[in-house]
Amino acid sequence: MRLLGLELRRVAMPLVRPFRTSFGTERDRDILLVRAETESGEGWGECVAMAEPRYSPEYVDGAAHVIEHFLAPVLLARPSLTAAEVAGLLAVFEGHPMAKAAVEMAVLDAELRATGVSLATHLGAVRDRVPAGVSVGITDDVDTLLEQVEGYLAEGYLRIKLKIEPGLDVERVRAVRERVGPDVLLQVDANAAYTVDDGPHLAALDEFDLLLIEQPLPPDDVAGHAVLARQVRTPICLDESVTSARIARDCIERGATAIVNIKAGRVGGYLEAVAVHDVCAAAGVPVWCGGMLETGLGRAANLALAALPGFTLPGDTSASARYWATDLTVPFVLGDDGHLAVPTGPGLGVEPLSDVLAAVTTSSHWVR
Ligand code: SMG
Ligand code: MG
Repeated sequence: MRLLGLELRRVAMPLVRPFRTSFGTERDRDILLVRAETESGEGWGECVAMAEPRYSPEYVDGAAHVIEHFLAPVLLARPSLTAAEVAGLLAVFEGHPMAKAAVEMAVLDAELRATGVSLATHLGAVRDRVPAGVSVGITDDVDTLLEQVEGYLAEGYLRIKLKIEPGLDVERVRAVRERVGPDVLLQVDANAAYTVDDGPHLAALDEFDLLLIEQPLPPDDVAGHAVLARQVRTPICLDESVTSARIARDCIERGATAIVNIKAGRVGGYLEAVAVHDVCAAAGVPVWCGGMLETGLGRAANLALAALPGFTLPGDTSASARYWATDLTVPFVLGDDGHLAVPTGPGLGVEPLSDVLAAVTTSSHWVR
């Protein structure tokens, strides 16, 4: 397959409610979509970089820049290209996993659509539906938090993740656990807001029977997470720290993580995400699929990934309505059983609805 061009398309989509984490608040997403035009048809990718470099060093303007000036030229210079070659070709450039992942996703979608294979099948999916969890942002007060949690449980979500930060942690979790009872699957995510000295404080969460504590310490503090893992009974789960399959293995071997959150954007693509899954499976480490407030495009791909055998915990793969009044694709709807169906069509199995896409597009630029 020859790559003829990459369209860098920006869309503006307001979230149904602000999403506050320990590093900031997302209200309106400014999302970079990548459309690959090939000799055998097109494919779509979604870049998960946020507007500002807070979750990680990447940000959406930077991702668009690095794709246009560095990544695209390398791929466009090839007389023929397969999706499996993309990561290797782009490895000459340091970092920028979210930009690389978006490009690989677009090429992979084009390739699979041309051959009639679904992404789920290609990645090695073993189920046709996946349990849905939901990530609940930090709220101004406890009552609002309880209201939101109860609302999501009423909708059918099977697992609740609470965002926490110092000062809005133990008492918030206590209030939620008391309200929802002992049977609801509950976990927390700190987005690196603590230090290695907070072990005794975080151990106060042990009494709430959480599934895991996600990324309490800075991404590069693997040693600190290993120390913490010996101070708290609740399993530590790394997100930001795990940037490749090699790092995943290292974090596991060093006792820094007992569970891994897998996000394709963070590790440079869905193919590397499968490699992370494989490393974890070989080590007996459960994984789950993270989320980056994706549109239906990224959601479709995440559901395909989450259908692999090692994904034994519910992910942050929520229905379209948790994020958007109008999704970019046919909306993903939560079934009565709290599951989402894995798309079965070729490639992602979904594509942008042309009227919605036209309405939310703020710019488009072709790199050829
Ligand atoms: O897509 O439902 C979603 C968001 C899940 O909490 C979520 N993501 O650290 O795991 C995480 C955060 C990162 C994105 S925050 C803007
Ligand atoms: Mg996280």
